[in-house]
Amino acid sequence: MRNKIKELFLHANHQFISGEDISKRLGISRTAIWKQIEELKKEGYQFEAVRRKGYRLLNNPDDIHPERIYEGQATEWLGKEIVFYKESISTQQDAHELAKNGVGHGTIVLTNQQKKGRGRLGRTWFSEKGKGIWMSIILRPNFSYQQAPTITLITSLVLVEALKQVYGIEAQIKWPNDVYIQGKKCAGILTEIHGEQDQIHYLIIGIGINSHRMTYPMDIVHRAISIEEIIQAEPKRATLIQAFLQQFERDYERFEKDGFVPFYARYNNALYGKGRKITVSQLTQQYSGSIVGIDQNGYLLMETENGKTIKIASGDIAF
Ligand code: BT5
Repeated sequence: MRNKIKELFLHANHQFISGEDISKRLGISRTAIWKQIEELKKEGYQFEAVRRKGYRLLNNPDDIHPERIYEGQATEWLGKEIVFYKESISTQQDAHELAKNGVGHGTIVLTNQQKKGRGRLGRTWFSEKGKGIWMSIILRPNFSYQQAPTITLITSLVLVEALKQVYGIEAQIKWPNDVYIQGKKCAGILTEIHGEQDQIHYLIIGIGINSHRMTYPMDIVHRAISIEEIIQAEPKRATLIQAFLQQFERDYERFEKDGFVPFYARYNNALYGKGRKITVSQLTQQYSGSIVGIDQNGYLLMETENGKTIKIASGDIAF
């Protein structure tokens, strides 16, 4: 019943709904409505009650407006500036624009809906309205081009750890940087670099996380999963964003100082599919074998059929 009341208010666009109306629509008494609203308040929903008009929902605890994320956020430079769009083509595209116009290191672009979210290599990222965390982080790094792929690995690692911390979810990483839960993809990461020769001007890390249950397109319906499907409750996106940002800031600073070495054991712990047979596809080549782990450079170690261990720097894994 609480979910039905919640739905009613979420669809009312912050307009008043009279007690009588709710009572008729849901077939429950006014006292029962009042009790449910009191419970919703405990979950963080805020209501305005006006005599003869009824109730109006003032906020939704799952809002991802910047104020929600600034509230109690303990980072020093990451996400101090959050640019929020109700709707966007792609936060990667927005972030490139902002970076070109000079926004600072650690600025974040966040949206509630992407019309054309980008994946890697021209693929698309499905981003249903209000059902995920679609964000891009703008960084102005001190490290070289060669180190850039490993910061992507760290991003997926931090996300896996944040999912564990906030929801107790055991997620894993499908190398290089897909976040998997129960063998299905819950999040994807896309890093884009702008620079010249050996100097990075800025780097944009795009993160797409399926928070809520979605109506997935046919081609991914059996391969995608959301946090809500795992925890069987409504996840609060702002809480996950905060936990992620706090850990990412710490790890990013460590990475700038010490490189990837302090992270590779942690990453190996979270690696999906160890020992399983795979095919790795690159633009012009394919390799088959089984996953051993990753090395200190973030390369995938794979044992081929003749028992040799080879290193792969980039590619797409298929099981
Ligand atoms: C990725 O690409 O996984 C990177 C996705 C990055 C998305 C974020 S959202 C915020 C920021 N703004 C953007 O425009 N992009 C970033 P890739 O490894 O190429 O995976 C893409 C493939 O994943 C697609 O071809 C589908 O098969 C699958 N896919 C698409 N949408 C999905 C979803 N919501 N959940 C699970 N799988 C999905």
